[in-house]
Amino acid sequence: MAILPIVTVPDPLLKTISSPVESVDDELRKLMDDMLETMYAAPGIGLAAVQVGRPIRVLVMDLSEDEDNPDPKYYVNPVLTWTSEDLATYNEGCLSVPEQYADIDRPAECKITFLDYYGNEQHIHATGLFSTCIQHEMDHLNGIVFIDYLSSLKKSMAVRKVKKLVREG
Ligand code: K1U
Ligand code: ZN
Repeated sequence: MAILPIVTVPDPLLKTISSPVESVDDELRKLMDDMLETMYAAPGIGLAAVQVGRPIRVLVMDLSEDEDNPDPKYYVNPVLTWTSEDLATYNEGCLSVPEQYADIDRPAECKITFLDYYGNEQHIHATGLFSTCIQHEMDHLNGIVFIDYLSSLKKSMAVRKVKKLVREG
């Protein structure tokens, strides 16, 4: 496995609409394994393929709070099929916007259809942090980063701080 470099704002790649995956094969599984290792190393709880320079509709997540009991999840071509009317607020972060956090409102619950690590179709009903995180990751597939929901002033301040962080290594 390999740790891949993570693309940060304002890289235009993060605005790309990611393409659907044609087939879940060994090459894709290798990318998903590398994404998971990259996410654990960061550390983070989710990662979209576009964040490692591959604009295809693939996500990985692990919401397990116990390092000794990992719970990796893989989502290929995920489709949001239902969102609740009630919203939940979470103080979100993003590995592509390091060290910046903001309260974001999203549907509290959602349902998603996707292909798993082996290409089998799955359906899930997500609540709590799972719902927040998967919606955040699915935004990446549509070229949206959480700071896009902020005022233009707050967004440009966040981008400026990330540029400075990256410059200073
Ligand atoms: O860059 C990303 O998309 C990953 C992002 C996922 C996320 C976090 C919070 C709300 C919605 C989506 C992160 O993982 S940021 C880092 C983070 O939240 C975290 C890091 C270590 C331990 C626990 C959380
Ligand atoms: Zn993110």
